[in-house]
Amino acid sequence: MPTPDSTRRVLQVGPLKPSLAETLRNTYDALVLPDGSERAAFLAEHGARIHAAVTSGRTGVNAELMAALPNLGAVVNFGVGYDTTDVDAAAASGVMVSNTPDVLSDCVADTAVGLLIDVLRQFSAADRYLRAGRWPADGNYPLTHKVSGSRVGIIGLGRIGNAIATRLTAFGCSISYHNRNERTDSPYEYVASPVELARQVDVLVIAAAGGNATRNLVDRDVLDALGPNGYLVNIARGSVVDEDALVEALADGRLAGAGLDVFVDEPNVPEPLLTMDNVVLLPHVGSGTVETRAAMEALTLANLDKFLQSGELVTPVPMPAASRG
Ligand code: 8YV
Repeated sequence: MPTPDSTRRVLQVGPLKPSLAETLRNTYDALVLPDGSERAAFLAEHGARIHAAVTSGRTGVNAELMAALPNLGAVVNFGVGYDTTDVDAAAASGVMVSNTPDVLSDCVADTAVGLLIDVLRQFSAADRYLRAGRWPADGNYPLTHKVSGSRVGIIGLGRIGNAIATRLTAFGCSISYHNRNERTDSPYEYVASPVELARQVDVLVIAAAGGNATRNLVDRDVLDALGPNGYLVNIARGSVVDEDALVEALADGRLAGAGLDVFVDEPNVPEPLLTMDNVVLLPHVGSGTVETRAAMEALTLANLDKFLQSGELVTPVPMPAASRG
């Protein structure tokens, strides 16, 4: 149990799971960063007392906020993705960052496989067809495409990418992947570029981390290599795909379909996607089960506790080498 210390405060940055926010308030006496016009005065009053910030992948701590928290020691992130936190700025100021890996891999991989099956077999569209009374009126639903035995390419063979591969191997799918570096311990075929991977597969699944290093990695060339019989599934970050190019490719019939849990400007989704029956759209629910979110909450609090007690984290993220310019 942490001892409240008025010179070492915890700060909640952005909305969090209600039970986590309640624990932060009740057990850690955390402050909550206000939005808008109140923020500057709040930071002037409390900024120097903030020792740990708790946030989520949806909000994060950017360089500007970090600069206003000169005694910050750790950013504790609820979620595996931490692309909204500026890790370069954190490294430069000696701020550590943690995330919640592993505990969500199963649910996010389940979501990827669910989207893949849904977009190839058009279950969501067929459900809409039935509910609209079209079965008796228009007859059988058109034929769709087979999942088992299809060729799947995974961009980003980390923990989640591997969990997706394991599941799809049970469907008899062949798995190849592209990664920053070849995984020498992997049974799957490595392909050196996203374009080449896309050319070789029926379905391209994105499981790479977001951020500047992967921004628009899946661009028009990759989508064209996937081609009019190819499908895209994204459970990672919207930023990994050139979303305008994706919408164009789908609208022009240059791509067969897409299953998307993530978007560039969440919660806003490009309008043209809403009327496409070959697209399955989810509101970023990859890790969104009671069980997994509870495990993420527990790991977030374990990181916060360990930091407050010892200055260390349970699951720190790798930090870039700090450079102060
Ligand atoms: C969460 C996620 O929805 O872990 C991640 O990176 O995208 C999801 O599990 C999100 O981080 C919660 O803010």
